[in-house]
Amino acid sequence: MSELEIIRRAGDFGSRTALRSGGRDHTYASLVSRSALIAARLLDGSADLGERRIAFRIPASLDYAAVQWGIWRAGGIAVPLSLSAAEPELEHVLTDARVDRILAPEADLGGLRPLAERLSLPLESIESLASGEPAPLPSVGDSRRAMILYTSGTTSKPKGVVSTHANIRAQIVTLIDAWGWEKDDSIPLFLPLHHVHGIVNVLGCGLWAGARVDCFRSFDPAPLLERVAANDYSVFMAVPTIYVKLIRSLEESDEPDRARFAAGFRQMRLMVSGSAALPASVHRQWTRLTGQELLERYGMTEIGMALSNPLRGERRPGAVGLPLPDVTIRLVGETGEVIEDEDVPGEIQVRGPGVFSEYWDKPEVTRDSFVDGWFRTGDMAVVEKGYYRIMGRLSVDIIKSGGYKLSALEIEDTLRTHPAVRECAVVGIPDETWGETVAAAVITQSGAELDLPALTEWARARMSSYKLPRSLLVVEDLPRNAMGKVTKPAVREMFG
Ligand code: MLC
Ligand code: AMP
Repeated sequence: MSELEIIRRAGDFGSRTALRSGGRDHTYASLVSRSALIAARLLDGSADLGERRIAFRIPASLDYAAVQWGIWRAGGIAVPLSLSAAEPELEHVLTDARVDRILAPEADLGGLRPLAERLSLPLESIESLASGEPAPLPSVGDSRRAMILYTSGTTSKPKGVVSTHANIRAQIVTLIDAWGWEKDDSIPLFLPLHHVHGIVNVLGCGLWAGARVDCFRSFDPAPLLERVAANDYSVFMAVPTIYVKLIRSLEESDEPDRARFAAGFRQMRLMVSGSAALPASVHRQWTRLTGQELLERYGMTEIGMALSNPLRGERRPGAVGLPLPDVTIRLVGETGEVIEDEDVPGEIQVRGPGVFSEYWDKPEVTRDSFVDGWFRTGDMAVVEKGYYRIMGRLSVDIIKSGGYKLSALEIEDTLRTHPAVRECAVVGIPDETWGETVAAAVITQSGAELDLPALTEWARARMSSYKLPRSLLVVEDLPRNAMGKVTKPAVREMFG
């Protein structure tokens, strides 16, 4: 039987610790055997899941990895769900991906039951799945589809990014090579596990390398800093917002603690930032506080990681370095010309084995996202003194907040369903902690009153907390161009 490479490798790491979760160390051998049981229960006598979509909502843990591998080993497509999504957001994913069933820890089934019942979807506990006897598992080829991650973009509702096993393997292997991952590495995992940063860069690379992945339910500085001070980690990966929050924690600590935490960071062999622009000031402040020079890299759900500062060599604040191994990049100007010179900005386009296969059920959107086989990222960059620097995005309707990509159009569509809202325009405005925060300019229905607390209260049931407007302006009219279309840059200026 041919086995997926990540699982075959895990067999070789047998008694080493794969994951620390729930206060316990779990070996690679236990991960492999638990995933085999889950695969056998998912198959329930059939030979192969045949790319049926299996959704799961599980915090970072042995069970997250065992379910992901169990689905893969049974020939299914893994659809990880956000822990913090509101019900309408979950419903979109479950129905769009046409999932077969939902898996969750026993203790969390209650929260999902009303939605599962409404959608007539089976809801199963991990505990019940990870039992019984092993069974023969299918041979799953690398070209098979492995995972769907939902990502916001220039369409209102998030789209499903489909990656094959070969894509995921390429996304992992390029980072193993470029960043020198080894089996003696140890990394904390506190990022959400429905996005590539947590799934591929931390969990995927860690388990591929035979390293130890230390699971946290979410980012919480206090317990994390204690483990850092105990020199538990050699590698660390986070979004810029987390570095900003850690800087605040270090500055608020008394001197002995600050020294302990800083020493724990200083002894790591690699600290990486990505998913959003790392301000050069934060890069420098981190070095001042900890002696560590952050390695900034650039990536995207559709492609994995593409550009990276070097492991050895200059890590330039404000820049994202050079293409990773096996990733080919070009910059393309407004009229489609390929840019050959430094200092001339263009759109980043990407080719390589890590590039996703398709947007789920959206052949036309997929087609429009490629030109001559190159994936159009929608991000602008320029090469300066040999290194790429990200300049921003082509679309004003994409917002990055706390490392999450948000669609202004999706938020507007939701806000328009509020009874007091007649028209609205959503933009991202700069913020020191979050990179950008969501701001909404609203024209109310005549006579209707609206304030931010009331709008927030209403919106909480409908969207994840990182999508909530943090600023609200009630206006008589919105800035428009000659055609009557709302001009977003002018809306942004209204927020000062
Ligand atoms: C939360 N809050 C926000 C906010 N998010 N306020 C403004 N803007 C936001 N974006 C508020 C909450 O409402 C709450 O307020 C308070 O902050 C704490 O909320 P929380 O959810 O507990 O926040 P916290 O846990 O501190 O979350 C911050 C974070 C999280 C940075 C840990 O946002 C995160 O995990 N981001 C990573 C996302 C990620 O992995 N992206 C990668 C995508 S892949 P109150 O008033 O209620 O207390 C990708 C490709 C690549 O991008 O290149 O990697
Ligand atoms: P996502 O769709 O959530 O995978 O987010 C991908 C987007 O994050 C990219 O298209 C960029 O806009 C942004 N991004 C990722 N890394 C960086 C970085 N280092 N600097 C600036 N933007 C980044």
